[in-house]
This record gives sequence, C-alpha cells and structure tokens, in this order.
Amino acid sequence: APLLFFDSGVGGLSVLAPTRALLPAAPIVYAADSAGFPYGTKSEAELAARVPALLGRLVERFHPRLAVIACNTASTIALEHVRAALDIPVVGTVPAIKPAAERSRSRVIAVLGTEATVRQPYVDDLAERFATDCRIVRHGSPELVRLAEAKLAGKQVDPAEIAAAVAPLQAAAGANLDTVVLACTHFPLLGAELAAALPGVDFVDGGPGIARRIAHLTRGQPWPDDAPPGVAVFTGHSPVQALGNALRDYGLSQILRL
Ligand code: DGN
Repeated sequence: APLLFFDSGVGGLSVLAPTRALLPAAPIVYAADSAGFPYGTKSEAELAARVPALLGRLVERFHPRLAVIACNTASTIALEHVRAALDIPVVGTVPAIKPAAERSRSRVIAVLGTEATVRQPYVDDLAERFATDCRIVRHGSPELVRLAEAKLAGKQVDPAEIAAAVAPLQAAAGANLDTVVLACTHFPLLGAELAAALPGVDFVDGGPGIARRIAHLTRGQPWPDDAPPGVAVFTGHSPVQALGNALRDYGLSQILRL
C-alpha cells in the first residue's frame, strides 16, 4: 500500500522529497487537485467539502496506508473533516510556528502562506500556544504560489516578481524580522529565490519534520524491495505535459487522471 500525498498543485512535492529521502522504498501516489487550483482564494466551506470528498475517492482507488495533506490551506481548514471521513492515518501540514519561535532571536517572525491559511483560527491557536512573546506578521501571497508552479513547469522566475511578492511582508514586519515560516508547501520550491529576496532571514520549512513523522507512523511495516514507479494523479484538465519533467525529477513517472 502506497503513501498518498495530496495538494492543489505541485507544492506537496516539497514534502514528498524529504519523505523519499527517508523512505526510498515507499510506493508513492502524488495527487494534485489541478481542477481546484488554487486553494488560497477558495472559501472555507468549499474546501471543507471538496478536500475530504477527493481524498475519499483517492483512498478508494489507491488504498494507501497513510495520507498526507501536503497543503497548509487544506490542512488548516479540512484536516479534521478528512480524519473523520477516512479510516487510515492522516498527516497534515500546518504552519511551523513552534520551531520558528524557538529559533527567532529578534522575536519578530512572519507566517508566509496563502490568503486562506494566514486568516485561519488554527494559526491563532499555534501563535497562542507557542509564540506568545513574538510579534507575528502574516502575509498571504497568491503570486508566490503561481511563481512556484511556473518554476516547476520549467519557466524562468523573475527575481523582481519575487521581490515584489515579499515587499508587503518586509514593510509590515520591519527591520527586526529574522524568521519566516514557509506556511505554504509551494514556497520551499522557491527556497533560493526567497533567500535572495530576504537576505539575512531564516526560513522554516516544515517538510523535513513531516517526513520524520511519516517515517515514525509507518515504522515496523516493511516496504517492498523495489518500489514501483511513483504515480501522479490530476483532477480535471491540467498542464500535465509541462509538468511531466518536473514530476519525473521526483520519481513520478506514471501520470493518471482521477
Ligand atoms: N500548497 C498549498 C498550501 O500549502 O497552502 C496551497 C497552494 C494553493 O493552492 N494556493
């Protein structure tokens, strides 16, 4: 039984990559809800219905041993609904505010996600539990999601567009900002570009911690000797051709439509 990764687009690849590094023999199904992309501008009600319904269909078709909602937007809105609907373990990706608060010296941190993620009560809860003595600046950026998709489709990313996307965050946070939570799984795919646009700032990517959690939850259950080729699944009409090469870089060589 495979590991199932789910995102609106290619963002979940930033969780898949550290997981494959830890569990190279695990069979992988990577599902992108390309028909529903982007999630950041959708309503809570729409995602709370859409995400569990799609995961239900994916589980029926692929019988995974564990599902990873590799999307902060879907996780902060629909994780509990998905857990209620499925009878397999479900791992979510939520903003890594706790490790950011542990690292920050200036006590000014930023949560960089989608517009939907940064307004979720889930983020308030994390801030109250783990970062009460920090100033937390929130910024939702649809542009960075679009640029990450474009990069993986092989297009050149213009540094000026990255700089413009993070300018409002810099303006709101001021000079003391030292730690940025990458609270959207698309953003680690732009790691080098973001580091160039925000020099001297530490970025917190939750992906490696999620990979360790997946390894922990699946320990003791042997994987096959030879993992089968990874499967990429799309909904609706997606730019499958443009993404074909990028997906192969992540070991996903079979491409199916849900
Ligand atoms: N990758 C998703 C996230 O982590 O929030 C959302 C991207 C999107 O669909 N806007």
